[in-house]
Amino acid sequence: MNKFLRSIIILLILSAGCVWAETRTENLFWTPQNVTVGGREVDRLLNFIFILTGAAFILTQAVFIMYLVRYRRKRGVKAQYTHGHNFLEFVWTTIPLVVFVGLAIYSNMVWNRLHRDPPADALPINISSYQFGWDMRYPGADGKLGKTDAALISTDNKFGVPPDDESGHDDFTTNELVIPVGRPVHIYLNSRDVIHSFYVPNFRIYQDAVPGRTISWVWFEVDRPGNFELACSQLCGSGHYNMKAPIRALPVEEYEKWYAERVKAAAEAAKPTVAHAP
Ligand SMILES: [Cu+2]
Repeated sequence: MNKFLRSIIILLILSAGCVWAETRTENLFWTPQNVTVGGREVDRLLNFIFILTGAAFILTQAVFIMYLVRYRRKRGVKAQYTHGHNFLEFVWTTIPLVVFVGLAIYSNMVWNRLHRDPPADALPINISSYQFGWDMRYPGADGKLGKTDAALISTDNKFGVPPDDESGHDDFTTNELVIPVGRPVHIYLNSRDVIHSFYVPNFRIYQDAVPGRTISWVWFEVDRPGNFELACSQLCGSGHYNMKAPIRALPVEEYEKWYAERVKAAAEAAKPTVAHAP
């Protein structure tokens, strides 16, 4: 086997290995299934850019190969020197310029739509990341999520809830992210130590969690029930590979049931403290 063929085969095996490395069961060769309303816009943009650049690639390579074959060295034909063509130069500089500026405007429009303020009925959830895991905090019986102040975050106060904030006293915490289908979810993202990243490929969401800050512009709406995974996407230390949390998207009735149970459990757990309070 010649050297060239051997390197091609090795390259193919290596690139196939990258595909298999990801533990996915669907859509192996393209993006994982999208389940959010906003994700559809991201996919549209991605597909558009892929088709555009794919077509440009095929077109330029075809012309390139055509020239290689047509103007290859021939006996008796001398090479000819040409200095270029101003008008043609202008045309093939202007076309990419227009395409790239157009893409910048289009993607900025998508970005702005995805980063507009969350709807008023959005469910607020506080997510606190740490080496190496995730804690979620939900609003309690009053339906209000207590404030979070990144400056107050400590080992005793994982979410940085101000002690005098009444609305935070009944909040409850979980290690899984349970969300209702068809209702916007508004994330308040914190980090307790280093930079982590809230990454859910199925939601088309990637947002860094930065210590000392509360990131409050991430919101999304899931359009179908399912089990997903929240994985940290910033190399954050030795346990980074295992920094994940399950996500369960439930139909509204099932979510309400789960929520009511958790609120009840939280109220019961809080009772003795209330009884001993002066
Ligand atoms: Cu992390």
